[in-house]
Amino acid sequence: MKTSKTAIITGVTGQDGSYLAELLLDKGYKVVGFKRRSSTDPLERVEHLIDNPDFELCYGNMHDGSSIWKCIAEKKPDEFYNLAAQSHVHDSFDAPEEVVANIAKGTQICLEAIKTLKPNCKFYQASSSEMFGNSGEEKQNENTRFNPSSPYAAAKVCAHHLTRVYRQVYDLHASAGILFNHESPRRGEHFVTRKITRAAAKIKMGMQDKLYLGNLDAKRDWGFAGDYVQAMWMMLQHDAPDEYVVATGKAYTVREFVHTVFELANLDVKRHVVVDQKFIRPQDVFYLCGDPTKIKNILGWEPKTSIHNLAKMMYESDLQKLKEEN
Ligand code: G4F
Repeated sequence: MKTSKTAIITGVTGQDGSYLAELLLDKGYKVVGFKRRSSTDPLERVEHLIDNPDFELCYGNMHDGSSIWKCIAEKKPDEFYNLAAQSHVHDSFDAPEEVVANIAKGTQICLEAIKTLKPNCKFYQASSSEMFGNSGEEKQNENTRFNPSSPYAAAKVCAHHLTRVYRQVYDLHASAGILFNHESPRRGEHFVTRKITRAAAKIKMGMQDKLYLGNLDAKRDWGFAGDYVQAMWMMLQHDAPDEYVVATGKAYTVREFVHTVFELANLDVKRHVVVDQKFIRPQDVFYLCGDPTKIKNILGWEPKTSIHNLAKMMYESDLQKLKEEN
C-alpha cells in the first residue's frame, strides 16, 4: 500500500542515499534529500530521480545547523535518515576535524532539531562496523565493545551514543543500524571492492596494466547496498526504536575478493596486482564479520546477495560503463 509520508535523507547523493531514495519513492513517500550548495556535489547517483515530482533536493549542510533546522521546520518529515558522512576511513586520518564536525556534531544538530521541531519524526542513524575496530571477537554483534581505530570510527561512536541518548532521555524513535561493508556498482571508486572491479574492467579493456592495493589480508563482511537500505527502512517501521547489526555473517579477505573478480574477468592476479605502501593505513581494522541474528529474528531481514553475485554485478557494470564511454 502507498503511503503519504515524507522522509528526509542526508547524504542522498551517496551510494546508500540513492538506493534508499528509490526504495522510499517506490513505497509512495515524498523524499527530500539534502544537497550542499556546491557545484562540485556529484548528482549522478540521483540524476534519474530529479524529474520525479515526489523527489526534491533542498539545501542542507551538516556544517550549517540553520540549514538543517530550516529544512525540518519546512518539510515536517515523518522519517529522517542520517546517512551523510565523509565515509573514507583512510582519508579521515588526514582530516579528523572535518570528520568529527560532519559526523558527530552534524548528528547532534539533526537530533536536537527533531526533538524540538518534530519529536514524533522517526530517526535512523547510519552507524558503522568500523566502530568495533579490532575487537578480537569471532563475530561482532550489538553487545560487542566499541574499539574505534580511526577518527572516522571514533566520530561514528559519538554519533551512535548521541542517538542512544536522545532515544533514552527524550523518548525519540531513534534507531541505529550498525552496517558492515556494503557495496554496489554505485560504490565510490576509492573503496577497495570498486577499485578492484573497475581496475579489472580497465585491464580487460587494455586501459590499465597494474592494480596497486594496500592490505590484502584484511577481512571484511561484504553485502549489497540495495539489500541494506531495506534494513534501514524496516527499523523505522518497527514499534520500538533499537540498534541492529546489518551484515551477511561471512567474511572474506581483500585477496579473496581480488581472486573472485579476476577469475570472472579471466585475468592473472600475479601479473597485475601489486602491493603499494601508500595504501596501507596508519592503523587498519584487520577483521570484521557481523552477526545478523537480532535483525533476522526481530525484523525478519536477511541479505539476499552472495559475495560472488555482488562481485559479478560490480565487474559487469564497470565493464559495461567503460564500453559505453569508449
Ligand atoms: O573498502 P574500504 O576502504 O572500506 P572500510 O575501510 O572497511 O570502510 C567502509 O566500510 C565501513 C563499514 O565497515 C564504513 F563505515 C566506511 O564508511 C566505508 O564504507 O577498505 C576495506 C579494507 C581495509 O582493511 C583496507 O585497508 O580493504 C583494505 N584495502 C587494501 N587495499 C584497501 C586497499 N582499501 C582501499 N580503500 N584501497 C586500497 O587500495
